[in-house]
Amino acid sequence: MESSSVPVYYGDEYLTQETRDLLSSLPSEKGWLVSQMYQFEGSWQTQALLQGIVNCQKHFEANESDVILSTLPKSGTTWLKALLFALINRHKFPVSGNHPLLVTNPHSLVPFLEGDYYVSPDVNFSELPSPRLIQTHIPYHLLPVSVKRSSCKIVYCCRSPKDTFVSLWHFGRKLAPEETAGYPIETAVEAFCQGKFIGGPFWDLVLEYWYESRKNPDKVLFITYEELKKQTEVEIKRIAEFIGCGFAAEEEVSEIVKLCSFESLSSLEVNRQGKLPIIGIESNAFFRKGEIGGWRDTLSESLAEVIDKTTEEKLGGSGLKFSC
Ligand code: PAP
Repeated sequence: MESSSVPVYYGDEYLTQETRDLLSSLPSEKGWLVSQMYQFEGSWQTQALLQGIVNCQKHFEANESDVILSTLPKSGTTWLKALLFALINRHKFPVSGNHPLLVTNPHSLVPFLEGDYYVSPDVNFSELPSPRLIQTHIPYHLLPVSVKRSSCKIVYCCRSPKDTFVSLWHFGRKLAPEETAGYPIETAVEAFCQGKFIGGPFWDLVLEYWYESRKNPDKVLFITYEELKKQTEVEIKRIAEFIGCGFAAEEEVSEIVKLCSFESLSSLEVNRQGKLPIIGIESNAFFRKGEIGGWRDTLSESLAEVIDKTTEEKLGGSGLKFSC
């Protein structure tokens, strides 16, 4: 590990010689939060997640009934893990009962595809109940072939670039204050806009899923954090229809939305204390503000303009717009 405070996905604990050889052939840059990031087929990754991507490209076999939740980091992953878990399992775990989300962090209920494949190439998801719900941050073009070929469903959620950046900025500073100290926010914004940020380039990778959802709406459902926040019930019903488990009762929808709200999840003991198993990230690091437009507390007007300008340049003509 590079540092004891850095979580497993930013370290090198499980890195194989094969990955080390691959890394030595790739362009790399000094990163923020990690000492090096690697450019792998159009995206910037940590060495750990890169190993996970390569492993799951080789070994992961999608089932026809799988539901894949895809996001860029800090775009609503935790929230959607909770919503999708509650939705898919609502007959097994009625929301009014002793629900697993009341005692388990959403990240421990839904596996992280490339994260698990980083730790071991022999991951076995076959024991997950059907439909399997699996989460990933993998760009569309790097998804395992079987995910694209099978009729499994992909729910993709993105978030306004300024809020995504700011959320990641605070996440890193909370997790690894020493590693991130001395890295000015101006430099981080510049790197983000150049795409040289963990999980980047933001706009190009969001657009891949955007265009795919336009081309193949039965395969990829494209949603945004902002719409999910503004009209959670409408969006969750859309997701339910898409994955083939529409709601019969309005009551059920509102109960799921309430259970998974920021206020509800962030106040639970399990999400306030302790660290997640294996990855070692503090559970409460996934719950900060949960707002639309929260970037205003962190970004100056001029830094916000830098990101807005990049957004205009990158998204112009795509039909995709962010409201904040
Ligand atoms: P990940 O991709 O690393 O898993 P992710 O869950 O996407 O992280 O991002 C965390 C963000 O989602 C935080 O945003 P903030 O920093 O702007 O506050 C977090 O607060 C927010 N979040 C977590 N749970 C919820 C929820 N139930 N409702 C709304 N936002 C949430």
